[in-house]
Amino acid sequence: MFFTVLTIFPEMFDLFWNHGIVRRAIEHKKILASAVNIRDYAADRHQATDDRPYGGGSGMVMKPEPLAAAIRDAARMRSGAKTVLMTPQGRVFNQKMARELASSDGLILVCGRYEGVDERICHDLIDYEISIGDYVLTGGELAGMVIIDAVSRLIPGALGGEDAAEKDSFSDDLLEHAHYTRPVIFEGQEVPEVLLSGHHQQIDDWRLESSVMRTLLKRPDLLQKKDLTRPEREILEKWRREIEYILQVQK
Ligand code: 4GX
Repeated sequence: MFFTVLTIFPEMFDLFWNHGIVRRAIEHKKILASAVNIRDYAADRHQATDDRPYGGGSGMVMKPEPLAAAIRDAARMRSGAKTVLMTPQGRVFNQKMARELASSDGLILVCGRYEGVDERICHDLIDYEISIGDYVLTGGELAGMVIIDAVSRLIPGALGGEDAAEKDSFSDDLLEHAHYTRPVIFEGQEVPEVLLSGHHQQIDDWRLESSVMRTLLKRPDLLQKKDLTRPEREILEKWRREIEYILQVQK
């Protein structure tokens, strides 16, 4: 799978390509990645990529011609690509969208600056508008990195470990269970005994309970929309009875 990023700050990606998951995936030839400077497609003498908005007002808008030329050139070099515009007006990114994007041949990520891009770019040249969340960034570059990071780790073989596929079924509807490593006692707090027991079934049970209860307490919205499995329902039922009992004896 390939990622082509269109930006006026391609150097922002130099460190990104060379660390962690993304670097690993590039080294293992699971992904091809490059950041292209939109300015290289600007035709005028000053290589301008932005201009003043029609109708007046403050701020600048990204000119359509350089951007269109950059998108078309990237699409020509990488056929099968989906084009993505990073914008607060897009669909809010989540794990399901990451999976959908991971199944494409490649992505051309358009990272705008200023007040945004000329509206006429969107209609013909953009397949998806994606937001990484309801807050305002100064440019689409960080948002693009978020998408690439989340998508890369879903590409088979990119993580290197066995882990990826296994966790995936889990990853968008329950939070992770609590994790512990050495030492057994840290600042007076102990690791739950079952995790030291070597009893794999009990450890799996404890982890499921940890996941379900953390989700209930920290992200009840996730539980609400999830189809609960039988063991998950039993855990919630057990805690419901427990809490009812506690409340009752306190009356
Ligand atoms: N999730 N921004 C993009 C400029 C812009 C505005 C409109 C295209 C259309 C953001 C986000 C985000 C700030 C990146 C505005 N480009 N992007 N930029 N939240 O806030 O993705």
